[in-house]
Amino acid sequence: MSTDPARIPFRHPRPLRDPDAVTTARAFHDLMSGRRTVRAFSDRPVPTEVIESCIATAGTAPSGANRQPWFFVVVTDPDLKRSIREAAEAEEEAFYADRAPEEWLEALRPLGTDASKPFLETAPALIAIFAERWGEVPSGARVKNYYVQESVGIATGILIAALHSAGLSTLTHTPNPMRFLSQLLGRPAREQPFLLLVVGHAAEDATVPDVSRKPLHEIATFH
Ligand code: IYR
Repeated sequence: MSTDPARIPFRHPRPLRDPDAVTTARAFHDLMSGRRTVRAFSDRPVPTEVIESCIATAGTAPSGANRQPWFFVVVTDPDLKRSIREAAEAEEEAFYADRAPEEWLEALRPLGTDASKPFLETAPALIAIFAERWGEVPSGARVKNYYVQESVGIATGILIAALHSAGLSTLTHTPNPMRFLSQLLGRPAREQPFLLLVVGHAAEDATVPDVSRKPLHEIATFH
């Protein structure tokens, strides 16, 4: 029979104080407003410690029943990056040529994406994110995980925010299907590939599409 865990006091590390509450919230919004998905990366390396710290930050995400059903594989090895690029481009070629319905291709046109993914080799780091569909206890028995997609999505969002705040750029890449990532990275069947995050410094001449974000009144209502 399991016993209830001990409880410990909680205090927010930086509680809201009236005079500067709005300033603090706005400063974070300003920082995050400057984040853009980048598709041109420089080959400048990134310090391993920064990536480690950002992944540790992602690991602070809330998760269903605190199962923390995420796993991050950092790839900097050029041969492995090349293998990932080749496999991703093979899937993307099929996607752009046959699999994607015309409506989807139309939606992607403003982004200017195509099957060529040179950034998978140019960028110094790729972080493959896996969602643990079930856990495993030492005896080998399966443990059910809950709200896996939501939990890993939240962790990924925190990872992107942490990397941006550390001065790095990212690209959320979703080759479809992504099964090849499990094979190339030797991950077990209970881990489902979730997303491939490309991480590095934006190229000096990087450009982004001139698109805007919905204003607050279009994304929220207050009752
Ligand atoms: N996975 C493809 C297609 C793609 C799909 C969406 I939705 C995007 O926002 C961007 C791309 C690719 O990576 O090119």
